[in-house]
Amino acid sequence: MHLKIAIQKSGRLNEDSVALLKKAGISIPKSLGNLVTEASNFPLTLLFLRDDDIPEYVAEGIADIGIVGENEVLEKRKAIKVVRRLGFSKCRMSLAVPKNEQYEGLAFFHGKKIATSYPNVLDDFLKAKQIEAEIHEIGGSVEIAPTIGSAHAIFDIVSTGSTLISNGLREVEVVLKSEALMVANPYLGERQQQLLEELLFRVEAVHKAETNKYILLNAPNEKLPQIIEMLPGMKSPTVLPLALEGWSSVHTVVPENEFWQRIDQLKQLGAQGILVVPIEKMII
Ligand code: PRT
Ligand code: ZN
Repeated sequence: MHLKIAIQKSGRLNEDSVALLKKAGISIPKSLGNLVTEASNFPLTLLFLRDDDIPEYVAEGIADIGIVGENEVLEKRKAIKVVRRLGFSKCRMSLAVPKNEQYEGLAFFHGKKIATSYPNVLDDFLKAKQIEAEIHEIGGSVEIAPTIGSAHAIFDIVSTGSTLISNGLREVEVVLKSEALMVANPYLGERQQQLLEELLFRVEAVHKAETNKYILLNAPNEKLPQIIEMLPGMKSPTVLPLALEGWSSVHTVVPENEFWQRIDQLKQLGAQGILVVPIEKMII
């Protein structure tokens, strides 16, 4: 029995979803426009769908799991489980008003008409903030609604913000931040659950590898205790003697976000010849 995964057929999520599966070691044959294809080296069937349909397909069990934006998950209100945040297709969902409009806070929206393709997410937010506004649901091109006079404001996805600016709008409230999620049907069978766990294990190894770097450096022996204290590594750093008397080579793994700060400290301690090497997979 295969695990069935729904991913976006084309659009902003497609490339990163396919890339994630590939980095997890899964070979996906060129689908040549097919909507269904099978991985050649993992029991995985891929369904290529419109992102809007993914929550429903997963809730109904047509797909076991899916990769979709948090915005769609919240909007569709389907009974699905979030199994992992994936960190790509990041964007925000924001309220925007015409740029010359005076705006002093959420009370602005009382009695106003807001155009959006995400009426449920907007409704949840307005209710939580006790704002009485009219939600004008439209399928697309939300950003032109104020210009053509069909709404006073909009609620939409924003990434760089340039679409808002070129339509004479100003982002005034960030309602939520969204990223791609891996979601699953809450009632997976035992085999499906097992395959999902195997897939998640691989995704985790890819994620750890991407957020860590392998560091190699040369250090004077008298500074080794201080240097090792700064570089905990996975267990502890590997230290090898250099041919040059009094020096050693130190190898370890460091999280990328601490990377620059540590490089500076290491240099101050006399470290030289520092090499930073990407890691392909990391399993601890
Ligand atoms: O055909 P299908 O229905 O599958 O795709 P789609 O057209 O509905 O979705 P798509 O591919 O555009 O987006 C898929 C997902 O990517 C969204 O559901 C979000 O989770 C995420 N995402 C990330 C974005 C953006 N960034 C984004 N910038 N989705 C849409 N946009 C829009 C934005 O609304 C604006 O109109 O892109 C435009 C450019 O944004 P700015 O702010 O950079 O100008
Ligand atoms: Zn869509």
